[in-house]
Amino acid sequence: MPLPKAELHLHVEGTLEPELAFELAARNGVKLPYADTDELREAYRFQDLQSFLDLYYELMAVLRTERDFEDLANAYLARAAAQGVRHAEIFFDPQAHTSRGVEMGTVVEGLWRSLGRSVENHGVSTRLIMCFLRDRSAESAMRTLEDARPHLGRIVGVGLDSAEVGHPPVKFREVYEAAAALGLRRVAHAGEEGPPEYIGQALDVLGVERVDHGLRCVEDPALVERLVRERVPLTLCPLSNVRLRTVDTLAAHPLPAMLDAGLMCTVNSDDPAYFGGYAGDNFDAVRTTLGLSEERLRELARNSFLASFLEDDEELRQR
Ligand code: ES4
Ligand code: ZN
Repeated sequence: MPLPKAELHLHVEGTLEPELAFELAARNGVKLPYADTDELREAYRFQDLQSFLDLYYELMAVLRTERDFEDLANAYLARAAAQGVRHAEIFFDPQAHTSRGVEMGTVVEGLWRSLGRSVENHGVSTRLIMCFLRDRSAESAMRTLEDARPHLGRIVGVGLDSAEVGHPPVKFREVYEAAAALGLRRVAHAGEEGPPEYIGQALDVLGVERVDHGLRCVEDPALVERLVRERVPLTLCPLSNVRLRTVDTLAAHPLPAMLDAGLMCTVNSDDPAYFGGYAGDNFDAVRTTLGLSEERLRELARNSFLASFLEDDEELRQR
């Protein structure tokens, strides 16, 4: 039995496996610039975050209807459940769809057709987090927040993702203020490729409750001390870091040192179809390659529930 865990850093578009991509392409009459799934998998050799994002956005062209988003989420939830995920807080990127003519309602209602029945069908509770693409303008993010208003009953919070360097959190100050005023929870990617200062900004300017990645905090001892003191959860994604060359090798990943320093770490999959594994695969990898003890693995699993947006009573039932 895999360890029960919550997944807190998961882009639903990043769960699009090559087989499903081709199936949806055929269903929707979309032509992909790859002959078959093998040739597509060949393209999964990334130099950095941007080279991954180029492919990630390209493949989204196959996602067009509510049923596509429903199928995508169902495929993820089935795989996650098999690896011990009991709760998933799922990111989606509305601008990546609305900008190619797929409406916000299609995305949210399509995902909801799956998420609304996930507890019964997969034994996985879920939350939906809408991310703004930080390499687009703050105005575009604000329009996206407005667009989401009819759907806010289905959305627990906002996040910030895509190309990080040159797009500091402070760019989205007003958007996050507006999100907070609407009662939305706040998270943001920071310190994946961007500098440690972005992590402090995400906390101070955007008011985030968790930091997605946060890996580069290790370069700033004062920041580490603060994150420990304030028990700020970090949603780490070890296999993602290896594939995007944020770390040289998995063996060199700072996770053990971060746990030793007292940071509240969690382990997640990010974009599992692209980075070689789902949540359980990430746990297995850090157990095997980093030699984490069973006690450390249980700590990571416990942290994932504590750092989730589950209510206290739900949280205790799950872990
Ligand atoms: C992402 Cl790994 C990563 N980083 C930033 N933005 C993203 N969107 C999807 N995956
Ligand atoms: Zn991410």
